[in-house]
Amino acid sequence: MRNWKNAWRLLPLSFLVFIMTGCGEANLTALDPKGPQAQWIYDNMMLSLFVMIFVAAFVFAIFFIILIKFRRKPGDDAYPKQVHGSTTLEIIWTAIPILLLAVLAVPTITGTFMMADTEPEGENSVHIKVTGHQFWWQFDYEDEGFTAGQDVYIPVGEKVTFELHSNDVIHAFWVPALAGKVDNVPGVTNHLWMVAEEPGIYKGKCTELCGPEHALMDFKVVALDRPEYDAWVEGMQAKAEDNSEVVAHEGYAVFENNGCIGCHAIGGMGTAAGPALTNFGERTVVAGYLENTDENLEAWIRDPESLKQGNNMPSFPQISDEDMTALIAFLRSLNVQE
Ligand code: HEC
Ligand SMILES: [Cu+2]
Repeated sequence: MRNWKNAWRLLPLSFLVFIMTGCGEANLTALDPKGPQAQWIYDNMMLSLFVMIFVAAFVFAIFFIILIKFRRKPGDDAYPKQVHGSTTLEIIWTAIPILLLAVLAVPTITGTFMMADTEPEGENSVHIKVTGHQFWWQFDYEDEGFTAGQDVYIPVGEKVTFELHSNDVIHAFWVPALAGKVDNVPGVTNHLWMVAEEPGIYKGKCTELCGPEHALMDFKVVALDRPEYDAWVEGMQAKAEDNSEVVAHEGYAVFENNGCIGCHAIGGMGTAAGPALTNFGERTVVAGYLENTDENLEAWIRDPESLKQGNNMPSFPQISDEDMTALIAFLRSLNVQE
């Protein structure tokens, strides 16, 4: 085995594997579950992993024992004893896999029913309509009477139910730390529920290849304690009912004159052709992934195509620097929390 001498060359590769498994962001991983549904997925992943490790260890152990014990010894030229069939062995190796599958089947079946139970719990339970767009997310709080874009706010410790739709192609809604993933299929209504056990920001992804910038179709679940959540809802509702403050801002004219309002909702105005901007000032990112700085915001407005190919926002190179400053100040003023 001359080639083994070069086996050390594989060392960097194995290091790389270890480093890469450490990759990933906190709150964007199914390996650190923060809700009952994600916990169930994690537990079952572990259970099947242990079953597989057990099977592999068992099979390899027998394999190596036989390989060593029954190897041909020097000078042993005898023809081995020929055997055919063994009812006992066959019963054993049929029964063990059946048993293992039964062990996996019980939690799988109960868990499937648990996950499919998308009935709301309690009178104040939050129900959100999610619509996937190329390449952003729309969240309609129909009972509360407003719409949100990119970030979805939920109360901590409560079962929140989601109704999933798509505006164009198939997307998939996945918050790894909180729940399983479900597709957003055009013309179909799918359902999902989740509970966030702790307050925090949980990252979400579109997990169905939906176009050139599918990888940038990120969103956030912002889980707030109930009083803070209620305050956020009230803030959003207040904006939906009364736009006077928004309209009074000097940058609003730039927003209106450039037709931004034709695609972006702020409070009760505008449409949902683009993400609602009612609480844009509270977003940490622009377009799902760019850090929310003035430079990035200006770059986005001037030429969104260069930052996210094939998205549906036109570019605005013609806006003067002065107007741009006013426009950015206006966007920053859009807040609903104190
Ligand atoms: C034809 C519709 C349309 C018009 C007009 C339009 N936008 Fe957009 N805008 C979009 C779409 C669609 C997106 C989402 C792009 C994506 O992420 O895929 C977007 C995204 C944004 C975002 C990022 C929002 C977020 O939270 O991620 C900002 C900010 C924004 N637009 C500002 C503006 C401004 C300012 C104007 C006017 C100068 C404007 N838009 C005009 C459609 C439009
Ligand atoms: Cu998508």
